[in-house]
Amino acid sequence: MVDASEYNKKCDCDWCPGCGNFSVMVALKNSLARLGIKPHESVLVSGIGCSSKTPHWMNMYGFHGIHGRALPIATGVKLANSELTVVAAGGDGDGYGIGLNHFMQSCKRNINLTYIVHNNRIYGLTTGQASPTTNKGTITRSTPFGNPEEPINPLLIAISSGATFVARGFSGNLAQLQELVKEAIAHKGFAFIDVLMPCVTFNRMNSIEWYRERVSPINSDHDFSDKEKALSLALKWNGEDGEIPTGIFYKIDNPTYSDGLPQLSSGALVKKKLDADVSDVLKEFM
Ligand SMILES: Cc1ncc(C[n+]2csc(CCOP(=O)(O)OP(=O)(O)O)c2C)c(N)n1
Ligand code: SF4
Ligand SMILES: [Mg+2]
Repeated sequence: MVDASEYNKKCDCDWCPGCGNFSVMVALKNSLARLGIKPHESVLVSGIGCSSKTPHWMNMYGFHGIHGRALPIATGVKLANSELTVVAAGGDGDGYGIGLNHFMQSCKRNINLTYIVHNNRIYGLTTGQASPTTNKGTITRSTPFGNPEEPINPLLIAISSGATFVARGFSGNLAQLQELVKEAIAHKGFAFIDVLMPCVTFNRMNSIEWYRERVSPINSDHDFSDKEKALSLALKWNGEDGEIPTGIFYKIDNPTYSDGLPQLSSGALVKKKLDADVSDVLKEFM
């Protein structure tokens, strides 16, 4: 039995009051605790952005990485120590802009980890530039005459790239969000959750009220093993007005990256005795 408060840390948090990042942090703590995972058995890896500061404020292993590179770092951690529960987190700029290739490759490899994107549809930390999920026409610091580009659809990218768990959450529905995070962490394979949330300071358009009027949980009879249905559900919302489905879009069981490699499937690499003399190599780095 693990209490969510075990994940609490003295929080000198600098997020703006009302920021959606708070809900994701709470959902993550509650989900890890409900799964009985102890802080020393889990690691949170992030990139750079307001959302990527989360590891500083959680009592678990953490790695605040570099912009767009949360997933390669998280992959390395998982390959080295498969016994750890690995969660990667970051913003929409981090994951869908500079880190988009890593996102697609991680989906394709089906690495056994959870990736949570705090999608506020703006670059928050750098004070409000357009991100890959910003709507066309939106006026931001980098698009003073309106964003000329259409937003990308991260769910379509994840499903078509090979992710085996794909979901959309909303920071304003904590009960649903923590259920999604729990299921994602329990899933064996690459589990991805796009979390819609407000940036109260730099995205005045997509507020919590704006989302509340549009989000709608996916019907309970949705067959999430059906890829075509998942794709058409993902196409239902293009980032503009209209109903926004939330919940699990797609979930299947496929062998993970490590399952295909005998040297990884037979236990954590960090626990294996190194059968080689690497002292000369190490000396080069000293
Ligand atoms: C290689 C590199 N390029 C650019 C930056 C500047 N930078 C820092 S955070 C960021 C974007 C933040 O937006 P997002 O990832 O959506 O996170 P949020 O702050 O919205 O949570 C950028 C462009 C950087 N730190 N490193
Ligand atoms: S700038 Fe936006 S994303 Fe960053 S802490 Fe404030 S509300 Fe959150
Ligand atoms: Mg962002």
